[in-house]
Amino acid sequence: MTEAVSYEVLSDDAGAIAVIAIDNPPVNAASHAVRDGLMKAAQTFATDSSVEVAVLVGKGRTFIAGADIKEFGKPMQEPGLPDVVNYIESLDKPVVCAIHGTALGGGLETALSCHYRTAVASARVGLPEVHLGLLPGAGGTQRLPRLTGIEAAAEIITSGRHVGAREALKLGVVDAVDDGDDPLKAGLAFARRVLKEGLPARRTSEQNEKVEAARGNTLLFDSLRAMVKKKAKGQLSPELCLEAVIASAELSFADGVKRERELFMELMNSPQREALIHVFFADREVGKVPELKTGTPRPLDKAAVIGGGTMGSGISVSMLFAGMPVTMIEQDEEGSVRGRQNVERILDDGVKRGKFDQAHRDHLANNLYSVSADIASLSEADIVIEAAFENMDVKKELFRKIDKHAKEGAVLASNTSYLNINEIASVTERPADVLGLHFFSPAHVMRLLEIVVADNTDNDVAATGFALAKKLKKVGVRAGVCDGFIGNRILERYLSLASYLVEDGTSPYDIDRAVLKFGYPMGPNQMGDLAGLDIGYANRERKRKEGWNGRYAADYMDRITELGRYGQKTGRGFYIYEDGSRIGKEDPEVLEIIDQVRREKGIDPKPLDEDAIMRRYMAAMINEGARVVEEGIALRPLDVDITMLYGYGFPRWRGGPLKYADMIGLDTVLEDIRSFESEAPDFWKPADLIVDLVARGENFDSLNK
Ligand code: 3H9
Repeated sequence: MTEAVSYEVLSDDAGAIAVIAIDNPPVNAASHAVRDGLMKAAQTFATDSSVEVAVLVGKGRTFIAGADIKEFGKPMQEPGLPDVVNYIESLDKPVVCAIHGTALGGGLETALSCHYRTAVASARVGLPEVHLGLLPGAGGTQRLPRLTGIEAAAEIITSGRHVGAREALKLGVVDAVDDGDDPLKAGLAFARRVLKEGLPARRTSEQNEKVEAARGNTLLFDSLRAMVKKKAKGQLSPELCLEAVIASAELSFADGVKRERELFMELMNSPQREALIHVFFADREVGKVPELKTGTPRPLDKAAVIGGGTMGSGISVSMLFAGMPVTMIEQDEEGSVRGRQNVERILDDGVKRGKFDQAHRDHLANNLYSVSADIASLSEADIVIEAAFENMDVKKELFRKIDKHAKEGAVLASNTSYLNINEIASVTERPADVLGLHFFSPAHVMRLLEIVVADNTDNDVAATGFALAKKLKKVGVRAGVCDGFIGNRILERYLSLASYLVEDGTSPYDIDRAVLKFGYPMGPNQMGDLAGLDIGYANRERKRKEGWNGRYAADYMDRITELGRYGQKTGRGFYIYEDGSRIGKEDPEVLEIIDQVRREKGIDPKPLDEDAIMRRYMAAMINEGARVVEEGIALRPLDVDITMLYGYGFPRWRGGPLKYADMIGLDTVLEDIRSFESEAPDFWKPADLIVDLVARGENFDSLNK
């Protein structure tokens, strides 16, 4: 028929069945070739008098995984998917869809336009367009509610989650689940039933009972709207997805589809769609690093973690979750007891939250986990992760010992968040086996893992870092050696900017409000209170000892911390936390301390409004992000974006700081930086990379290719 879609007729005693098969590796995306092929195959079936039923199936590992995302933003080539699915549904002879792998987005929409659906047991279906800043645009918002009812469809479409075959059967999305793993066989079996029982071409669009049941139910619609808005946190697509679903109850199918199209086009043209699709591809590109071309991961069967504090216990739990046996090593018996308690506290919390049961918790704690005060017990480990106190001398001493006891070929990692891995590696006899693995707290929850490749790190060792990230279901980002690597280096820059704005007259509460409104889960001062203001204080002390004299306006922070106000853990920091509440109240005394510092320094306060705050906050982040790329600490701009998204709460629907810069225009960012230069010439030097890109009329994305 066409290269992407074949049409053949199979005949046996039961009769003739047309098989329409899609073949567009790797995921059978509904590209132009597939849409065109499907339309032609469906037309052939319509006029083929030798057959009364057809099976639609995907070749390879999956049914259609959705529209071809690479085609978005380019001119659409006819036929569009809505035309194809409407044509299939309009046929008078039944089409049976046989699903395996994933039927997602336009894939499920194609399936919903078929007259019957069967799925192999391992198949999953879903409408994940919401994650791309879109809504299902080929009738999915109108057909799914006709099968499941409004509430279930709203939940599935606004969450974008994958629904397993058995649940899909219960919800009425599929008509049968086949225990085998061959979709064609399952489809043919269903088609034979269609022939035998004379089942008609049943059209989803004509099944109105469930949507009519919700018609006029404004109470339901408003409660769904409130729920979705709360979860959306500034993202537009969940809210418009819901509006489209509500339209299925309020309008006829034909008008509902029109409404769906309007809302789809609104999202298609929104910057959020562009940002989220950037993230979709960045998520996949970030794992493609040069070391993986020649590097082969080493085994990762057993792990040792040095240190049982917050980081060490979180890292251990993350590995236990992945089924890796872990030996935790502490310096003495007392430390071992504390380390075990820390791990068990996290596991108990998992049981309390219903993540797993007591038996599984015990399996993790007793079968996979051991604690030792003897460093020699790391000798069996394939990977050793040092998560001790953040001090170069301590780390060097530990790595000398690790070097002595670790088996040959073991990967030796430090979880330092800013120290020089080359220096750490230099004290061992095997610097090629050493790398940085920077986890984020809480390490069993946070998805980001910075994989710090030092000067001598072997490619196999770097590849093992990426294999570990995958095993732990984390997102590995390659970073080079510098103070703070990618994330903490950029963080330091915009936090120092925030402190600087406060000193110059802006309220810390106004900064938090502006950052929150931008889409972050919390502002920098709320984050400081959560992490503990004593941590930043200790960090500044270290830097001051090292002779640091950068203009980090930290005097007011030092004063707050010196009053014993460390943040949430002491009930007071920037905010006041009453009765153990995690939501803080503004504290007039903090404002008074800040005022006092301003007076002592003779600063005439000039408060900034929300827009002025965010322009500076983002410019500081983007400028340092550019430097990190320019120096090769991050491979590409997308690595910076992914780091800030998964480790620092940057709103996903804004695409990451460097994508955001591209979208507002790099020339605008450069103009901003230059205009701020007069406020603090040392701080606001534009990165050469930005100057160069603007001069060439390019953007960050041009470096992602
Ligand atoms: C939609 O359908 C809109 C309609 O409602 C409206 C129509 C009017 N297109 O993830 P993987 C690539 S929106 C193009 O590593 P896995 C992917 O980039 C769509 N390319 O594999 C990668 O390429 P590379 C709604 C796609 O096994 C390769 O395939 N659908 C698409 O871990 C392998 O992917 C979705 O949002 C695509 N649709 O996971 C589903 N999908 O090798 C998006 C994948 O060059 N896809 N690629 O890096 C997924 O969730 C996962 O890919 C899937 C497989 C679960 C299918």
